[in-house]
Amino acid sequence: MGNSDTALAGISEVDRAVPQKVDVVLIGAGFAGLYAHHKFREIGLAAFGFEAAPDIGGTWFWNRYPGARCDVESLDYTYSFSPELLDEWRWSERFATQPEILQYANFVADRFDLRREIAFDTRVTAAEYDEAANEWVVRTDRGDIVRSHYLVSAVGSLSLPKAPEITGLDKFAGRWVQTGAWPREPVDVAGKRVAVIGTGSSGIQSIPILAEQAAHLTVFQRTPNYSVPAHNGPVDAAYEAQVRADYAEHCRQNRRTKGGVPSRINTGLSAMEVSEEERRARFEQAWGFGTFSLQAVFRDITSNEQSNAAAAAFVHDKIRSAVKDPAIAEKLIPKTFPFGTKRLCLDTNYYATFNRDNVELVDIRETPIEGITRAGIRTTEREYPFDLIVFATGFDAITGPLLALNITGEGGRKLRDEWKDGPQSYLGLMIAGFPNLFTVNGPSSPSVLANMLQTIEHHVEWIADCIDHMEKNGLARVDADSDAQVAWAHEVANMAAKTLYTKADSWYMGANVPGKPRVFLMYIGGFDRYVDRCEAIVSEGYTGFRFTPVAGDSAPGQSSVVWTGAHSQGTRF
Ligand code: N01
Repeated sequence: MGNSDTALAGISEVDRAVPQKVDVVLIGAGFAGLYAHHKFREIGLAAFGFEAAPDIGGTWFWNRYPGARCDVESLDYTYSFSPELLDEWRWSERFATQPEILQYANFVADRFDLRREIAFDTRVTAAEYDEAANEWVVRTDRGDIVRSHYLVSAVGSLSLPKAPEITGLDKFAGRWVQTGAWPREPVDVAGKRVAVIGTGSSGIQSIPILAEQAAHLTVFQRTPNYSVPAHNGPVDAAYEAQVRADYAEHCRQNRRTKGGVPSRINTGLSAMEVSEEERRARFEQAWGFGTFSLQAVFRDITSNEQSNAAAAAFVHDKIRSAVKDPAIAEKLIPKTFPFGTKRLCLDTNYYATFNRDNVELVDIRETPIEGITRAGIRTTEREYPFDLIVFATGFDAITGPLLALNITGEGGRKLRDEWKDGPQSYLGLMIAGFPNLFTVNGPSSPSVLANMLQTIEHHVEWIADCIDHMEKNGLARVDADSDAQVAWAHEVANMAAKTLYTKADSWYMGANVPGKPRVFLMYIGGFDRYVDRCEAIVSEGYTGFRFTPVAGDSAPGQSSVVWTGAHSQGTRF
């Protein structure tokens, strides 16, 4: 896929040395990759990383569109592994902006010296398991070939933007950008005629800001989405003081929750076991509080149809009261999927933006886009001229970034073939037939359903502990047992089937990418329960994992790194 402008533009190349052989190759330098570098160094492993971007940050490097900010509160969207770090960093807003989150990632990388074993501007193009050597052979688009005992993917869950699936883009005379690969240099919006295609979180965050800057903004909506006000603002000083009184314990408590965040106003009740007045009052409280609380204030909003309908009706009324034109309000009201079963959006002034004179909503279910023209976008109704088209059309989530690595496991099996009917993974950590390959936030783990900083830390620590266990016990190889993997897949699917999530055509279900198998991609049983399961599996002797002792004279327990002969510091690229 080509992109007229991306975050790579204008970046100068950095000279780095790439080793020939290391203990661990780590793919990705977002929050997961950075922490993994730190953790592996701590247990004495030589790790080397590849990162496609020119710098660290992952998701937060690429998603620099106007209005980009986190939907988890900053005080929780933070690493908890270092009490000093918790102490040293201060967030300015309740929901941090992308620049501030990227600044935080840089602060952490500098604080723990995490950049020096990462090759930037380098995309992994293939990884193959060499059975005889019990090594992974990793290839990059720079021609590097690196062998490693372990391979760890930290490629992110939402890191592969979907290609714009609309014909004619090559004819467009204006500029086009994607929210998921926004250019580093400012994009000139002032006085321009701008189109946004897509109304997921990225569209809903950027639309109010673009509307303020553009001469005219046209929003092309295929499916209206549920959004709740974020109520962003400066971090509340009293609440921050309460959290900081024992920040480490606050983070530990987050690991004991379903979503990896504090349950500040959740009732634990069914929405149907309270009176209508109380239900309304609780919904109002959640609406006024922000976060994902409207979906969590009662325990059964996404599992009980009646509870769900009550929450949906509540939001429908809010949309009707926010949008002055009743016809536009009706177009903005989601009616085709249960509330909360697509990722809930958190916004600032989203619905009210449609009251502006310079904003227009085009329902492309009524008048579908026929294609992009030289001047702009043509629907079945008319042609709209634009200077700038913003694609906020989402990602090939969870599995897309892993499949893009072209992974080949034992016996030449291709991950792409193994997953043709949907991903198979044990705990989202390992894939049977792909020994010594670990995935951070892989499919069938809680990942995006919980606070990602928490899920990342948990996975990285689990993986580091497993490798440490192997190194200390003369174990050369670990693989997931295929029966355990099948049992896990059933458990994950059965849990999802008890909810309303499977009724939505969402990226959670893989439904946003043409041809992708329709499978619920995450473990929905709760982060707390998942952590308990992972701990129990380890304490029972790694149930469902198969370890093989060291054969021959390869010696685990000794950190190793081998550089190529041509340069004392390895290949240059
Ligand atoms: O992507 P999306 P996103 N023609 O897939 C439409 C996280 N995130 O980038 O619903 C026309 O949600 C598509 O329409 P439909 C968060 O987890 C977090 O916004 O498929 N339209 C939909 O409206 C989020 O869920 C934050 O009918 C097309 C939109 O594009 C996830 O990332 C901020 C189309 C895509 O919505 C993804 O969000 C941003 C086409 N061909 C993102 N293809 C925060 O932390 C797609 N669409 C707040």
